[in-house]
Amino acid sequence: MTVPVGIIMGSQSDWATMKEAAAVLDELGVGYETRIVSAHRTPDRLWDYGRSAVDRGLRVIVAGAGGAAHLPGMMASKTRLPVIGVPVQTRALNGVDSLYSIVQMPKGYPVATMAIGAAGAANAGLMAAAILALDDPALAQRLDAWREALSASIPQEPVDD
Ligand code: RP5
Repeated sequence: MTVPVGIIMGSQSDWATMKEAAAVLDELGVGYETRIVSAHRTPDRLWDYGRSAVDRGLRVIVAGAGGAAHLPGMMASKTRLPVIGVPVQTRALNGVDSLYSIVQMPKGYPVATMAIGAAGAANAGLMAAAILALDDPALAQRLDAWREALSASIPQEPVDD
């Protein structure tokens, strides 16, 4: 089945973070696939995924990795599809290592880099949906409604915890 979004991650251990992207896409009714694709442990898989992404009908790739997080950038080198990078929080360096590994791409191969961790993964899902909504009016309506519901859920005043 053709789905528009590929959610890829460097390791099973990234799924706890990357499932936030999947959850948002579920809420918005956007189809996706999930794959473990490691730049270091499965480089051939990365190459095959990037080479076939356009032909398989993918339109946006959300890529999360931690530490020496080369997956999003290498995927951006391999496909012209928009790649949204999610720096996974690490124990050793708190995810700053992941962020720096993803964000500082050389001219020519951009990665749209999100915040570190779960918020970044959720925002990656929203960013993917926003890209797809450009030519999908029904999705645009669902995204508008999602954003309005979030705004409406924010209280006017704080309360004691
Ligand atoms: C990266 O190394 C992965 O993206 C993951 O965030 C990190 C640690 O991987 P595991 O050792 O938990 O498999 O490639």
